[in-house]
Amino acid sequence: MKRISLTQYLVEEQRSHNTIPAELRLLIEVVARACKTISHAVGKGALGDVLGTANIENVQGEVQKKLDIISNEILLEANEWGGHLAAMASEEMETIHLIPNRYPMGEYMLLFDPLDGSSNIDVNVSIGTIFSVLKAPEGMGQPTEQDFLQPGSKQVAAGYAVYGPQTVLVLTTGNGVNCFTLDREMGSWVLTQSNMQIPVETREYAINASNARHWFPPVTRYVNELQAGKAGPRETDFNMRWIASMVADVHRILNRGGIFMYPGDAREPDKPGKLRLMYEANPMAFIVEQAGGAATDGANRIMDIQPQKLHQRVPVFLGSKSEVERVTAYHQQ
Ligand code: P6P
Repeated sequence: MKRISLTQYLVEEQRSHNTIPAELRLLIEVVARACKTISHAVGKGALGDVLGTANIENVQGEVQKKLDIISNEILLEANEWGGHLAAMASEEMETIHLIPNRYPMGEYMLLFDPLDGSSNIDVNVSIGTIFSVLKAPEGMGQPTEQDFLQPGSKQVAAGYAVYGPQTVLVLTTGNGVNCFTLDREMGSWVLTQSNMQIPVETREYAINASNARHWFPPVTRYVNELQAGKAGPRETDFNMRWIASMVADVHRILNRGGIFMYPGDAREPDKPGKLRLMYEANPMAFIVEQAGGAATDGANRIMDIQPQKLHQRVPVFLGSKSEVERVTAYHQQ
Protein backbone atom coordinates (compact mmCIF):
# COMPACT_ATOMS: atom_id res chain seq x y z
CA MET A 1 0.00 0.00 0.00
CA LYS A 2 1.28 3.51 -0.81
CA ARG A 3 2.27 5.10 2.49
CA ILE A 4 0.53 8.44 2.87
CA SER A 5 0.38 10.78 5.86
CA LEU A 6 -2.75 11.57 7.87
CA THR A 7 -2.76 15.06 6.34
CA GLN A 8 -2.65 13.72 2.76
CA TYR A 9 -5.36 11.17 3.61
CA LEU A 10 -7.65 13.88 5.00
CA VAL A 11 -7.08 16.19 2.01
CA GLU A 12 -7.75 13.38 -0.48
CA GLU A 13 -10.81 12.24 1.51
CA GLN A 14 -12.17 15.79 1.42
CA ARG A 15 -11.51 15.99 -2.34
CA SER A 16 -13.23 12.64 -3.07
CA HIS A 17 -16.07 12.53 -0.53
CA ASN A 18 -16.44 16.17 0.47
CA THR A 19 -17.19 14.94 4.01
CA ILE A 20 -14.29 16.57 5.85
CA PRO A 21 -14.70 20.34 5.85
CA ALA A 22 -11.57 22.34 6.65
CA GLU A 23 -12.56 22.85 10.31
CA LEU A 24 -13.13 19.11 10.82
CA ARG A 25 -9.82 18.35 9.15
CA LEU A 26 -8.13 20.82 11.51
CA LEU A 27 -9.91 19.20 14.49
CA ILE A 28 -8.73 15.71 13.53
CA GLU A 29 -5.15 16.87 12.94
CA VAL A 30 -5.10 18.74 16.28
CA VAL A 31 -6.43 15.68 18.15
CA ALA A 32 -3.91 13.45 16.33
CA ARG A 33 -1.09 15.80 17.36
CA ALA A 34 -2.33 15.74 20.96
CA CYS A 35 -2.31 11.92 20.87
CA LYS A 36 1.34 12.10 19.73
CA THR A 37 2.09 14.24 22.79
CA ILE A 38 0.20 11.84 25.09
CA SER A 39 2.08 8.89 23.57
CA HIS A 40 5.35 10.65 24.35
CA ALA A 41 4.30 11.34 27.96
CA VAL A 42 3.03 7.76 28.46
CA GLY A 43 6.24 6.38 26.98
CA LYS A 44 8.38 8.08 29.61
CA GLY A 45 6.91 5.93 32.39
CA ALA A 46 8.92 6.08 35.60
CA LEU A 47 11.52 8.28 33.90
CA GLY A 48 9.02 11.08 33.57
CA ASP A 49 7.46 11.20 37.02
CA VAL A 50 4.09 10.54 35.35
CA LEU A 51 3.16 7.26 37.01
CA GLY A 52 1.02 6.72 40.07
CA THR A 53 -2.09 8.45 41.32
CA ALA A 54 -2.87 12.11 41.73
CA ASN A 55 -4.90 11.39 44.87
CA ILE A 56 -7.95 13.11 43.33
CA GLU A 57 -11.25 11.43 42.45
CA ASN A 58 -12.95 12.17 39.12
CA VAL A 59 -16.66 12.47 38.44
CA GLN A 60 -16.75 8.70 37.99
CA GLY A 61 -15.61 8.23 41.58
CA GLU A 62 -12.32 6.78 40.28
CA VAL A 63 -8.95 7.88 41.71
CA GLN A 64 -7.25 9.82 38.93
CA LYS A 65 -3.82 8.77 37.73
CA LYS A 66 -1.31 11.52 37.05
CA LEU A 67 -1.41 10.59 33.36
CA ASP A 68 -5.23 10.89 33.31
CA ILE A 69 -4.88 14.54 34.27
CA ILE A 70 -1.86 15.17 32.03
CA SER A 71 -3.65 13.63 29.02
CA ASN A 72 -6.80 15.63 29.72
CA GLU A 73 -4.81 18.87 29.90
CA ILE A 74 -2.98 18.04 26.66
CA LEU A 75 -6.26 17.61 24.80
CA LEU A 76 -7.82 20.76 26.28
CA GLU A 77 -4.82 22.97 25.51
CA ALA A 78 -4.36 21.54 22.01
CA ASN A 79 -7.97 22.24 21.04
CA GLU A 80 -8.80 25.59 22.68
CA TRP A 81 -7.14 28.01 20.23
CA GLY A 82 -8.01 26.50 16.82
CA GLY A 83 -11.45 28.07 16.39
CA HIS A 84 -12.89 24.69 15.38
CA LEU A 85 -14.69 23.85 18.64
CA ALA A 86 -17.69 25.23 20.52
CA ALA A 87 -16.95 23.17 23.64
CA MET A 88 -15.41 19.95 24.94
CA ALA A 89 -16.45 17.18 27.35
CA SER A 90 -14.22 14.64 29.04
CA GLU A 91 -14.52 11.58 31.25
CA GLU A 92 -12.19 13.44 33.62
CA MET A 93 -14.32 16.58 33.95
CA GLU A 94 -17.71 16.83 35.69
CA THR A 95 -19.04 19.58 33.41
CA ILE A 96 -18.39 20.70 29.86
CA HIS A 97 -15.36 22.86 29.04
CA LEU A 98 -16.11 26.10 27.19
CA ILE A 99 -13.70 27.76 24.76
CA PRO A 100 -11.99 30.74 26.50
CA ASN A 101 -13.34 34.11 25.33
CA ARG A 102 -9.95 35.05 23.82
CA TYR A 103 -10.45 32.40 21.14
CA PRO A 104 -13.19 32.11 18.44
CA MET A 105 -15.80 29.37 18.79
CA GLY A 106 -16.29 26.77 16.05
CA GLU A 107 -19.10 24.47 14.98
CA TYR A 108 -17.88 21.17 16.45
CA MET A 109 -18.04 19.61 19.91
CA LEU A 110 -15.33 17.20 21.02
CA LEU A 111 -15.81 14.49 23.64
CA PHE A 112 -13.05 12.24 24.89
CA ASP A 113 -11.76 9.72 27.35
CA PRO A 114 -8.24 11.12 27.47
CA LEU A 115 -6.60 7.98 28.80
CA ASP A 116 -8.67 4.80 28.70
CA GLY A 117 -7.47 1.79 30.68
CA SER A 118 -5.75 3.76 33.44
CA SER A 119 -5.43 0.71 35.70
CA ASN A 120 -2.88 -0.56 33.16
CA ILE A 121 -0.63 2.53 33.14
CA ASP A 122 1.65 1.57 36.04
CA VAL A 123 2.10 -2.01 34.77
CA ASN A 124 3.03 -1.07 31.19
CA VAL A 125 -0.02 -2.56 29.47
CA SER A 126 -1.54 -0.84 26.39
CA ILE A 127 -3.81 2.15 27.08
CA GLY A 128 -5.34 4.73 24.79
CA THR A 129 -7.39 7.81 23.98
CA ILE A 130 -10.97 7.67 22.65
CA PHE A 131 -12.68 10.66 20.99
CA SER A 132 -16.03 11.51 19.44
CA VAL A 133 -17.04 14.54 17.35
CA LEU A 134 -20.53 16.06 17.19
CA LYS A 135 -21.77 19.19 15.44
CA ALA A 136 -23.00 22.03 17.60
CA PRO A 137 -26.79 22.43 17.25
CA GLU A 138 -27.86 25.13 14.74
CA GLY A 139 -28.29 28.51 16.40
CA MET A 140 -26.69 27.34 19.63
CA GLY A 141 -25.72 30.19 21.96
CA GLN A 142 -23.53 29.51 24.95
CA PRO A 143 -22.98 25.70 24.81
CA THR A 144 -24.65 23.66 27.55
CA GLU A 145 -24.48 20.00 28.54
CA GLN A 146 -27.84 19.53 26.83
CA ASP A 147 -26.23 20.41 23.45
CA PHE A 148 -23.96 17.37 23.83
CA LEU A 149 -26.83 14.94 24.45
CA GLN A 150 -27.11 13.74 20.84
CA PRO A 151 -27.41 10.06 19.82
CA GLY A 152 -24.28 8.37 18.50
CA SER A 153 -25.78 8.38 14.99
CA LYS A 154 -25.09 12.14 14.93
CA GLN A 155 -21.32 11.70 15.24
CA VAL A 156 -19.37 13.18 12.31
CA ALA A 157 -16.09 11.54 13.31
CA ALA A 158 -14.72 9.15 15.93
CA GLY A 159 -11.41 7.57 16.68
CA TYR A 160 -9.01 6.12 19.19
CA ALA A 161 -5.29 5.94 19.75
CA VAL A 162 -3.58 2.90 21.26
CA TYR A 163 -0.31 3.52 23.12
CA GLY A 164 1.07 0.00 22.81
CA PRO A 165 4.03 -1.73 21.11
CA GLN A 166 3.14 0.62 18.26
CA THR A 167 1.23 3.86 18.67
CA VAL A 168 -1.73 3.73 16.27
CA LEU A 169 -4.62 6.07 15.49
CA VAL A 170 -7.84 4.52 14.17
CA LEU A 171 -10.29 6.96 12.56
CA THR A 172 -13.66 7.09 10.85
CA THR A 173 -15.49 10.08 9.37
CA GLY A 174 -18.32 7.89 8.06
CA ASN A 175 -16.56 6.46 5.00
CA GLY A 176 -14.91 3.37 6.46
CA VAL A 177 -12.20 2.85 9.08
CA ASN A 178 -8.51 3.59 8.58
CA CYS A 179 -5.47 2.99 10.80
CA PHE A 180 -2.41 5.24 11.01
CA THR A 181 0.84 4.24 12.69
CA LEU A 182 3.04 6.85 14.36
CA ASP A 183 6.42 7.13 12.67
CA ARG A 184 8.36 8.26 15.73
CA GLU A 185 11.45 9.26 13.74
CA MET A 186 9.48 11.57 11.44
CA GLY A 187 6.83 12.43 14.05
CA SER A 188 4.07 11.77 11.49
CA TRP A 189 1.00 9.51 11.34
CA VAL A 190 1.29 7.13 8.35
CA LEU A 191 -1.66 5.25 6.79
CA THR A 192 -0.99 1.55 7.43
CA GLN A 193 -4.45 -0.09 7.13
CA SER A 194 -7.26 1.05 4.81
CA ASN A 195 -10.96 0.20 5.08
CA MET A 196 -10.63 -2.15 8.06
CA GLN A 197 -13.32 -4.86 8.18
CA ILE A 198 -14.25 -6.97 11.23
CA PRO A 199 -14.68 -10.69 10.35
CA VAL A 200 -18.40 -11.53 10.69
CA GLU A 201 -17.62 -14.83 12.45
CA THR A 202 -15.17 -15.22 15.31
CA ARG A 203 -13.78 -17.67 17.85
CA GLU A 204 -12.71 -15.09 20.44
CA TYR A 205 -14.62 -13.23 23.15
CA ALA A 206 -13.69 -10.55 25.69
CA ILE A 207 -15.40 -10.11 29.07
CA ASN A 208 -14.29 -9.66 32.68
CA ALA A 209 -15.34 -13.15 33.81
CA SER A 210 -14.78 -12.33 37.49
CA ASN A 211 -18.21 -10.61 37.39
CA ALA A 212 -20.00 -13.81 36.28
CA ARG A 213 -21.99 -14.19 39.52
CA HIS A 214 -23.57 -10.76 38.89
CA TRP A 215 -24.54 -11.28 35.25
CA PHE A 216 -28.16 -11.40 34.09
CA PRO A 217 -29.33 -14.76 32.58
CA PRO A 218 -28.89 -13.90 28.85
CA VAL A 219 -25.19 -13.11 29.37
CA THR A 220 -24.69 -16.17 31.55
CA ARG A 221 -26.33 -18.38 28.90
CA TYR A 222 -24.27 -16.84 26.08
CA VAL A 223 -20.90 -17.06 27.87
CA ASN A 224 -21.61 -20.60 29.12
CA GLU A 225 -22.18 -21.67 25.50
CA LEU A 226 -18.89 -20.06 24.43
CA GLN A 227 -17.07 -21.86 27.25
CA ALA A 228 -18.73 -25.18 26.35
CA GLY A 229 -17.45 -24.86 22.78
CA LYS A 230 -18.12 -27.93 20.58
CA ALA A 231 -19.27 -29.85 23.68
CA GLY A 232 -22.25 -27.49 23.76
CA PRO A 233 -24.54 -26.06 21.06
CA ARG A 234 -21.75 -24.12 19.29
CA GLU A 235 -19.92 -25.61 16.31
CA THR A 236 -16.49 -24.54 17.50
CA ASP A 237 -14.35 -23.93 20.58
CA PHE A 238 -13.69 -20.34 21.68
CA ASN A 239 -10.75 -18.42 23.15
CA MET A 240 -10.94 -15.54 25.66
CA ARG A 241 -9.00 -12.29 26.00
CA TRP A 242 -9.49 -9.42 28.52
CA ILE A 243 -6.93 -6.59 28.46
CA ALA A 244 -8.99 -4.20 30.64
CA SER A 245 -8.26 -1.43 28.13
CA MET A 246 -11.26 -1.07 25.85
CA VAL A 247 -9.09 0.50 23.13
CA ALA A 248 -6.77 -2.53 23.06
CA ASP A 249 -9.60 -5.07 23.08
CA VAL A 250 -11.47 -3.20 20.33
CA HIS A 251 -8.31 -2.84 18.23
CA ARG A 252 -7.75 -6.61 18.42
CA ILE A 253 -11.38 -7.19 17.39
CA LEU A 254 -11.05 -4.77 14.44
CA ASN A 255 -8.04 -6.77 13.26
CA ARG A 256 -9.07 -10.39 13.87
CA GLY A 257 -12.71 -10.39 14.95
CA GLY A 258 -14.27 -11.06 18.34
CA ILE A 259 -16.96 -9.82 20.66
CA PHE A 260 -16.35 -7.34 23.49
CA MET A 261 -18.83 -7.33 26.37
CA TYR A 262 -19.25 -5.10 29.41
CA PRO A 263 -22.78 -5.99 30.55
CA GLY A 264 -24.86 -4.32 33.21
CA ASP A 265 -25.31 -6.51 36.25
CA ALA A 266 -27.40 -6.90 39.36
CA ARG A 267 -25.10 -4.79 41.55
CA GLU A 268 -26.09 -1.35 40.24
CA PRO A 269 -29.28 -1.49 38.11
CA ASP A 270 -29.30 2.33 37.85
CA LYS A 271 -25.70 2.35 36.60
CA PRO A 272 -25.80 -0.30 33.85
CA GLY A 273 -22.27 -1.51 33.24
CA LYS A 274 -19.07 0.50 33.58
CA LEU A 275 -18.59 2.07 30.17
CA ARG A 276 -19.79 5.56 29.35
CA LEU A 277 -22.09 6.15 26.41
CA MET A 278 -20.89 9.51 25.11
CA TYR A 279 -17.11 9.09 24.91
CA GLU A 280 -16.53 5.32 25.02
CA ALA A 281 -19.51 3.33 23.67
CA ASN A 282 -20.64 5.77 20.97
CA PRO A 283 -17.25 6.38 19.28
CA MET A 284 -16.38 2.68 19.44
CA ALA A 285 -19.84 1.77 18.07
CA PHE A 286 -19.38 4.19 15.14
CA ILE A 287 -15.99 2.66 14.32
CA VAL A 288 -17.19 -0.94 14.73
CA GLU A 289 -20.27 -0.41 12.52
CA GLN A 290 -18.18 1.36 9.88
CA ALA A 291 -15.97 -1.78 9.90
CA GLY A 292 -18.96 -4.07 9.29
CA GLY A 293 -19.55 -5.02 12.92
CA ALA A 294 -22.42 -4.33 15.33
CA ALA A 295 -22.82 -2.62 18.70
CA THR A 296 -25.82 -2.91 21.05
CA ASP A 297 -26.64 -2.42 24.73
CA GLY A 298 -28.23 -5.88 24.72
CA ALA A 299 -31.47 -4.55 23.33
CA ASN A 300 -30.88 -1.44 21.22
CA ARG A 301 -28.27 -0.27 18.73
CA ILE A 302 -25.84 1.81 20.81
CA MET A 303 -25.93 4.67 18.29
CA ASP A 304 -29.72 4.95 18.52
CA ILE A 305 -29.70 5.64 22.28
CA GLN A 306 -30.93 9.13 23.18
CA PRO A 307 -28.52 10.28 25.94
CA GLN A 308 -30.03 11.64 29.16
CA LYS A 309 -26.81 12.56 31.02
CA LEU A 310 -23.28 13.43 29.90
CA HIS A 311 -21.61 10.66 31.93
CA GLN A 312 -24.30 8.02 31.67
CA ARG A 313 -23.20 4.40 31.53
CA VAL A 314 -24.47 1.75 29.14
CA PRO A 315 -24.07 -2.01 28.75
CA VAL A 316 -21.88 -2.75 25.71
CA PHE A 317 -21.86 -5.74 23.32
CA LEU A 318 -19.81 -4.96 20.21
CA GLY A 319 -17.73 -6.65 17.51
CA SER A 320 -18.35 -9.45 15.00
CA LYS A 321 -21.90 -9.03 13.78
CA SER A 322 -23.04 -12.67 14.11
CA GLU A 323 -22.04 -12.87 17.78
CA VAL A 324 -23.47 -9.47 18.75
CA GLU A 325 -26.76 -10.46 17.06
CA ARG A 326 -26.78 -13.79 18.90
CA VAL A 327 -26.22 -12.37 22.42
CA THR A 328 -28.68 -9.53 21.70
CA ALA A 329 -31.31 -12.08 20.60
CA TYR A 330 -30.84 -13.94 23.92
CA HIS A 331 -31.83 -10.71 25.69
CA GLN A 332 -35.12 -10.67 23.76
CA GLN A 333 -36.11 -14.23 24.77
P1 P6P B 1 -12.60 -3.89 34.59
C1 P6P B 1 -10.88 0.92 31.73
O1 P6P B 1 -10.99 1.38 33.07
C2 P6P B 1 -12.29 0.62 31.24
O2 P6P B 1 -13.05 1.79 31.28
C3 P6P B 1 -12.23 0.03 29.84
O3 P6P B 1 -11.19 0.52 29.09
C4 P6P B 1 -12.08 -1.46 30.11
O4 P6P B 1 -12.62 -2.27 29.09
C5 P6P B 1 -12.84 -1.64 31.42
O5 P6P B 1 -12.87 -0.37 32.07
C6 P6P B 1 -12.17 -2.64 32.32
O6 P6P B 1 -13.02 -2.84 33.43
O7 P6P B 1 -13.86 -4.01 35.43
O8 P6P B 1 -12.23 -5.17 33.92
O9 P6P B 1 -11.44 -3.26 35.30
